[in-house]
Amino acid sequence: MNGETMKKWVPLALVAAIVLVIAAVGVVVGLNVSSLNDKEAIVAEAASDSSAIADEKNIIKNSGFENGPEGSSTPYEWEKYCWSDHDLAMYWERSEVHGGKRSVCISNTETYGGTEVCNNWVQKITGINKVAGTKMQFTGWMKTENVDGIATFCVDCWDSQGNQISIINTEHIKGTTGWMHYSKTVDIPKNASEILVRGTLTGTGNVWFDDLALVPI
Ligand SMILES: [Ca+2]
Repeated sequence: MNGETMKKWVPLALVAAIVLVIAAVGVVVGLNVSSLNDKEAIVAEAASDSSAIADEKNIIKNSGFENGPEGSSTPYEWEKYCWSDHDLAMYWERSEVHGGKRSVCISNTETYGGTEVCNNWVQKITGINKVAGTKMQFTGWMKTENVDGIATFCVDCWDSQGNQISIINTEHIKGTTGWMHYSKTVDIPKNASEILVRGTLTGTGNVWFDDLALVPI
């Protein structure tokens, strides 16, 4: 695990600092990143596209989590950035959705020895020349259950040297909520070369994410 990977791992500056401290003392239990190749894909089921997916201005791909390889726990275009543990489950959800037939879930009961860590569903967006230097609107739907830390969406931008140059979070959610809509304006820096969109959970609880969008204003 190199320094750049560590930096991209955690969206919140405070949590990032905690993570680096943890790494320094060797408590890190491991990074489990999965990625999938579109060309190997088999469409799992006919997607019942959400309005977010149907919006051609949305630069987030598979934004309603409808498509992916059958039998996989990970939909196309999305990755798991997480602290591997048997009490952590991150999966492609069928039974609890906002739109269509699928969402993604983070379900965690691991307390990591009392250390606060952040687990993420992440999409990396590259080829962003047209939107660099512009203002965009992020929106997404989230449901929570017994969250004792923070559940939130995060959009962070990185330059070509691997430096995080901006970060926004939607409202920090604790406890139990139904499906709620969150929105935040995002200024994309001129020198941004990559945008990371994340659904995150810090601490224990269950959180579901669905129907994300990042569109020009
Ligand atoms: Ca969906």
